[in-house]
Amino acid sequence: MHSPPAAKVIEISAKKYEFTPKEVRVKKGDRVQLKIHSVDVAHGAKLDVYPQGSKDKSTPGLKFAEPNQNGKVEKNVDQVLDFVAVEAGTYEIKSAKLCGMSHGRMKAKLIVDE
Ligand SMILES: [Cu+2]
Repeated sequence: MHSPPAAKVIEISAKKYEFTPKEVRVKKGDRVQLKIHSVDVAHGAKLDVYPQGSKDKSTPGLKFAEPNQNGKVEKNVDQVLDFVAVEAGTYEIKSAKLCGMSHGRMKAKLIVDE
């Protein structure tokens, strides 16, 4: 048996109406754990699993260990998005829960370098 690659752990804090940092960079093939920590109200993040501008919606560019964690929001629990960055590109990270007036512009970016 061989052990899976060690995850790159990246912490993101979420508050009305921004994620910090706003941009996260990883490499293609990396296993990533994004830990979302809410500072004020309960926030969660949802990753678009297809890179921006991609027309191929058959194979996700981000492969989740547990797809139901993507966009899941629980009060007082840090959300962990655990996935492998399979395809290079730019992926949108959105606020997964209606958190107020400017919820729609609460976004960040995941960049997967070749
Ligand atoms: Cu929101």
